[in-house]
Amino acid sequence: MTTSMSMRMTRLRQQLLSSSSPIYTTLSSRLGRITTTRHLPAAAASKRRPLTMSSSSSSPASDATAAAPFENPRTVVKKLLAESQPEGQGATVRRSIGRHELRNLDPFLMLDEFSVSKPAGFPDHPHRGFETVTYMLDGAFTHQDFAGHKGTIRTGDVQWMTAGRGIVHSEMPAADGVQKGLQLWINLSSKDKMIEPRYQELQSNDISCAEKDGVEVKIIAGEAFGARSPVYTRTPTMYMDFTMRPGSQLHQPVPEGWNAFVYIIDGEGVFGTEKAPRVGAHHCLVLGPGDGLSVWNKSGKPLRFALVGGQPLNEPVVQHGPFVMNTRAEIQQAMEDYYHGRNGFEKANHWSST
Ligand code: FJE
Ligand code: FE
Repeated sequence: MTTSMSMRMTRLRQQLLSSSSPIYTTLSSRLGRITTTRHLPAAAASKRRPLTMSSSSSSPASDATAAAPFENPRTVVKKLLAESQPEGQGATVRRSIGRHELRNLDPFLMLDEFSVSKPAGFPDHPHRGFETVTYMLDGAFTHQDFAGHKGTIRTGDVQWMTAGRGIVHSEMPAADGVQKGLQLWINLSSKDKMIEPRYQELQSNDISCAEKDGVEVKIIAGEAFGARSPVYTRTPTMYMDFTMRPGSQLHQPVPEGWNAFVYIIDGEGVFGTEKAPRVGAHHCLVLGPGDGLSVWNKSGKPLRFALVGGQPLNEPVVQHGPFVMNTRAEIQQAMEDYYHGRNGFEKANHWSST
């Protein structure tokens, strides 16, 4: 055995054994007024109300801010506080999806709010069978992969990485102090698990944003307030970063049949029904079925949260750390491919991050 192979085997063992995600299998059925927009789809643009319309003009019941605009409003069915846990090398994450109490929420496999200072980070590790979406909340992170792809994302930037058949990379802090962000893992359907890896990178100023009635939105994926993200989501997904001023309310459609959740970044909000209790930062709220979500900021401070939804794949999930496939045999294959440098992991043989 070569030194690099044995190093990689040790690395693989360490990663897989230390991973907090043991092998497991789940069966499918568990489960106004716009001031700034980019990437407007034609249909939304033509329906858009004039920019000059003032928020004080009285609105008919069809207004998106009317009291109960949904036929079947979504309510909170599960509330979970994401507590800090060690991950990677000396890093800390608040995990919500992916922990014991919320194994996954099809098609979502993991949501980590990370807070990392040098020299901690996420050194060389593989992925297969899903996508990772890294959204920087504060600070900068540098990634390097085995195919020579390298870059730094900063506050407000997004890296949407489709690992497909295989990526080996490192993700490390790029500045002094605490670097913060969210990393979401989105499963790929069986037909997409072995596709060529791909990156979609958006800088903060390329991210579609819009504002309506005291609510600001940054659209990482999908559409809100008539503005749209340019990101291609292989597994249909919406991902919004909302900031609500005190006293504001929001009524955001979420497609029927999709699974959806809220992750509160800052402040306190009332989610689902107006009488629901306020919920604060670092909570993940799983939403029940329905066609939209209503939110009220009844506090004196801004409320910031991510709203994420996705079309369930309804396929078996077998996860072993950074490999997520449909069967145990495919997981075995992924580990062998990584170890031997095959089927997409060829470049793993001769690479390590600098
Ligand atoms: C990983 C352990 C890990 N959450 N949030 C095992 F730490 C990781 C991993 C991450 C990660 C990276 C960033 Cl930048 C943010 C994260 C876990 O890299 F993938 C496995 N399997
Ligand atoms: Fe990674």
